[in-house]
Amino acid sequence: MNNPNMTTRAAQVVSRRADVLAWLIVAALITTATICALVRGESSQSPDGPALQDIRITGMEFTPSSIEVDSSTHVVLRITNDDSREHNLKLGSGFTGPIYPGDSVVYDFGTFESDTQGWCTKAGHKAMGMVYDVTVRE
Ligand SMILES: [Cu+2]
Repeated sequence: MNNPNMTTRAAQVVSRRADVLAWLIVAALITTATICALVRGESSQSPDGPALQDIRITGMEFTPSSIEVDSSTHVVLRITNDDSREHNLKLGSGFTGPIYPGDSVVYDFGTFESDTQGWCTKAGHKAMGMVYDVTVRE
């Protein structure tokens, strides 16, 4: 028996899979480009690209603990937790979520229109110095 409805549905499923695959490829390319840029230098910036910075957490500190950018530049941070406790970074509308000891996260905090301070939201950590400053160039 030939059922035309079945054929149509199968074609739709195939086409949806192709869309998902295309998006996965795009996501992989963007991830690769970001990682390559991060590997090239500790902090780099181009007129069109994001500002990329490698940050390490030790004790109750982000190192480095600041960045200066234009208002059109995305702030992308790779944060590595070298401490024995869990930490995180809330900066503007961005939040890394928990960064466990030994873990690294790469997070795009987007752009900033004015100077903004971020901090670790774990109890007491901000007061102990876990702050991170974005300075926006005029
Ligand atoms: Cu913390």
